[in-house]
Amino acid sequence: MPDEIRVTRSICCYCGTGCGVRVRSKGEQVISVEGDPDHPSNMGRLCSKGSALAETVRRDTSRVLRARVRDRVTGAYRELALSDAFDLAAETIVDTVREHGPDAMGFYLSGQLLTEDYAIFNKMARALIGTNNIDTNSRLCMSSAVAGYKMTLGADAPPASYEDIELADTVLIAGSNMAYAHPVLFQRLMRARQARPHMKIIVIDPRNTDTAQAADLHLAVTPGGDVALFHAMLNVMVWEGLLDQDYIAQSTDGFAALKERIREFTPAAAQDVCGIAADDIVTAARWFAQSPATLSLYTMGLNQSSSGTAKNMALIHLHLATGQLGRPGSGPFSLTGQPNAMGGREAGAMATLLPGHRDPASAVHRNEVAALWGVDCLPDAPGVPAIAMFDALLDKRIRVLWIAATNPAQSLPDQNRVRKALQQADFVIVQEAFADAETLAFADLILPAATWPEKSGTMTNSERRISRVRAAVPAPGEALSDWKIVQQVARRVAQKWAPHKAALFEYQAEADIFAEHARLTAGRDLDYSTLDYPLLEKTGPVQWPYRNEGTVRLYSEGRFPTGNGRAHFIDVGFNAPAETISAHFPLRLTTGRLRDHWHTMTRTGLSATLIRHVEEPAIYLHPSDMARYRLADQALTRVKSRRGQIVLPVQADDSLTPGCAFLPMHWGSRAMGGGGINVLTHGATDPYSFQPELKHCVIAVNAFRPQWEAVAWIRGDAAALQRTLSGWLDEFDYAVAVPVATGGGGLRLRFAASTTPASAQLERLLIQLGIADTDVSFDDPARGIYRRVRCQDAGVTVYLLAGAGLGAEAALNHWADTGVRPEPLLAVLMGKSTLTPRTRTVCACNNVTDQAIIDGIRRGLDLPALKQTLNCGTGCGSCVVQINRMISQYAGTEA
Ligand SMILES: Nc1nc2c(c(=O)[nH]1)N[C@H]1C(S)=C(S)[C@@H](COP(=O)(O)OP(=O)(O)OC[C@H]3O[C@@H](n4cnc5c(=O)[nH]c(N)nc54)[C@H](O)[C@@H]3O)O[C@H]1N2
Ligand SMILES: Nc1nc2c(c(=O)[nH]1)N[C@H]1C(S)=C(S)[C@@H](COP(=O)(O)OP(=O)(O)OC[C@H]3O[C@@H](n4cnc5c(=O)[nH]c(N)nc54)[C@H](O)[C@@H]3O)O[C@H]1N2
Ligand code: SF4
Ligand SMILES: [Mo]
Repeated sequence: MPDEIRVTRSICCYCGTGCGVRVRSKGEQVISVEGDPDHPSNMGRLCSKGSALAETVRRDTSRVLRARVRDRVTGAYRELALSDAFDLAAETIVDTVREHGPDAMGFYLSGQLLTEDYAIFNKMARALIGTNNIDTNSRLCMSSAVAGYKMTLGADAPPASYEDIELADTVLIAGSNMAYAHPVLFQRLMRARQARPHMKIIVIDPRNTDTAQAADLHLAVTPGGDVALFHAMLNVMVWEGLLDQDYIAQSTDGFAALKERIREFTPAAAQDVCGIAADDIVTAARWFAQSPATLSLYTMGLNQSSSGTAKNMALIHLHLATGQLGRPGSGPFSLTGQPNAMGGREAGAMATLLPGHRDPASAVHRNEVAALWGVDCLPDAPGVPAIAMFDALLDKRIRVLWIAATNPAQSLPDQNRVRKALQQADFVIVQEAFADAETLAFADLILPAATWPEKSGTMTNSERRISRVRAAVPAPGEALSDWKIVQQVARRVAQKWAPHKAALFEYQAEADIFAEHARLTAGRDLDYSTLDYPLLEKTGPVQWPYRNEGTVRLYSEGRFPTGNGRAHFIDVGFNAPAETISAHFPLRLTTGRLRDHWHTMTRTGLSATLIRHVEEPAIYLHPSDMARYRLADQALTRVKSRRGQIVLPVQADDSLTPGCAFLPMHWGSRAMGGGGINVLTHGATDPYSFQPELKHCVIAVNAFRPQWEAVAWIRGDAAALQRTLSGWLDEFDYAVAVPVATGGGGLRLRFAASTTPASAQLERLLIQLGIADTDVSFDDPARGIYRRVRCQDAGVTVYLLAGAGLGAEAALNHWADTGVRPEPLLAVLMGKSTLTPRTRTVCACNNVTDQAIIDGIRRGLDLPALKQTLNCGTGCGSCVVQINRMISQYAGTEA
């Protein structure tokens, strides 16, 4: 019934909150996406990203629709039939493995795959090919949390549930900007606090984020200083007799050694290391230990560090030492980043894991999995984790790399090294859904993947809750679900390499893979071996371990899956980050997320609503640092680390601690020159989790004084335009090409150079932009000046303003937005315009700009009045913190 409107219940494909959604569709089209009121994790609520999901569902050239292979000589791609692509993949893998052994093959996967996808990839790597070289981008994300849980509590299991947010008296949020990264949970916390006004919130973050704004106590820790802070809190607890001695005696071991270790971490001593006043350390320790129930929520500020595991353990120690664990409202609760990072951990699709929370270093575990899969044995050579995988590519230990559902040519640290490794590889397979992922440029073979909402399977969210993901529309072109692609290639590899193993991949549907995977959890801490799709239909989303019913909270009895039943205190020291500030690199750089963008933006970049919040990349600096380095707000700045450099505008940000800079992680080489933001970061990793230190490197900033600047805007499909124009980005010192909401959509380009480009180069640019000859122009080529506008039906469709003094940009944007032509146009083009500058969207749901809100605040409106008159903050609510911040900034001020 193609004309009927269908409603499909599924899960949002973004963050680890795992909100239930209802997808309304008609035929192949998704009409809208709403929160599912019956899903226990979000009860109908969605954030700005979830609400805008329908805008990101595409069947056009923004998707990878067919398989493509690269000609080794010319470098050109041609399409090929899917079955030929599968044959080619299988032949290449078998030839490589025959000649160089199974470990010449590597798989680099993603926390965004479904559990069924992971399970079949894992079986292919380990049971068929015989290598442990399978890892995922969770290595950049959750692996320190995994290591932290396993070393202290004995198993990789977040012990609490979202409902504990409503039951907590103290909530400690460490290295997490929930207001942006887990907005629905953050709003749940805000409502909980309203209902429990005595609740205390502590936020540990070097930046005064929207999350920190909500704190009763914000501890602006020096980046990397968390272990010193947690140790000092434990020191206070010991000193002031705040420990739960019974709990320590009955349920833990190792406390004596740790107690000795933390003796020197007095608040006064720690203050210098972690940057937090001794009094605040004491207050935090008391609030933590003395509250009836203390819950910790933590993410990348702890994990993405060369001491990420130690940070996790030092925080878990505080819970163990005070018995804040296993009771309602308490526990160390690591929030997962990606929607199914948990599923990947359960399926064991990582170098350091095996299915069912098993360990590849254990012969017993390997044999158990081999028996359950029906093979003789599993490989015992350790697999290489993500960062080391790229070293292995560089020295040819790995020759063929299969990448799926991650975009390493943007998201991995030290991009120059990553790109070199991808270029040198013998053969790179990229299984990708969207046509604009940076990594596609490094593929020898591109396999077209289906994506949300075309896929069916399961995901597990942060609170151990397994939900069904259901397909709402068919996949476009020849795109196939990830598991089906793996099945096709695996069967072919088996036929050529090990015919008796072909039967390992005889699944009829994803339900079969899930049932097999679930059986692998039998007898393990996460046991959901009796679960299958029919049962999940009946029960709805359930929390593991699942034995006849789900489990809300772990370790209520004070027993742990450690062997001796006791949780371990680990005697762990403080280590500073890998890089230290110096005269050459005097600033610390941290990186992270913005509210409405998702990672490398292949999906969120397609939503006109989401791109408005922050349109272009900038480096954020504290005003005092800007003064020190003589940088004006919005001025171009050269940012250098030991590995590379980029040029970006600087943005004043007093939420930063002086000496610390912030760069959003989202912009890569398709949006900016210089290779994207990760050319700056480095690959130093944690010794236990192998997670890279994406939250800290040292940089230098210098004013970049351009001789020549240009801005252009083209109406149309931004993704398609970006594809044709991205070659220009490395031609100028500074260049960005970003989707914008101007004129209802399109691409904005900005360029700057330290010398005026040759006119021949600029003439080529004019041709590329489609304005070689235009209706209105004002040029002075010798000085690099071009003012060009193309119109259609009196509306502007393309403009380029090149040269000095680009004041006309605002006027032209206004024309594009409203259809009102600035007059006299030529005078405007020559830079004599005084229209208001470009605004930013604060409320994505109702498209309310910062300027409108500031004007309202200056008219004396408070939050309820702003909501009523402007409608801002009345949709998903993600922007309310920002509006409150603006009220405190602008109330009583004048324009
Ligand atoms: N909007 C949006 N939401 C997302 C995502 C997205 O791309 N966009 N991605 C999802 C994924 S995969 C993940 S992993 C999560 C990440 O979620 P978060 O971890 O909350 O997000 P980040 O912005 O990466 O980092 C959090 C904070 O760590 C702070 N920080 C930096 N260094 C330190 C330090 O040394 N100590 C402490 N205590 N804090 C520090 C930063 O200032 C930052 O505010 O978000 C998920 N949700
Ligand atoms: N500097 C810095 N770098 C970081 C971080 C940071 O905080 N700072 N955070 C790190 C973290 S925590 C994470 S999780 C990573 C995320 O980094 P990535 O995983 O590289 O980010 P995504 O953009 O989510 O990449 C997912 C890719 O899969 C594609 N895709 C989407 N759906 C499907 C599908 O169903 N099947 C297939 N086959 N492909 C699909 C998308 O188009 C996209 O190219 O970034 C890391 N990098
Ligand atoms: S909080 Fe937002 S991004 Fe995360 S799952 Fe829910 S709707 Fe999706
Ligand atoms: Mo992540």
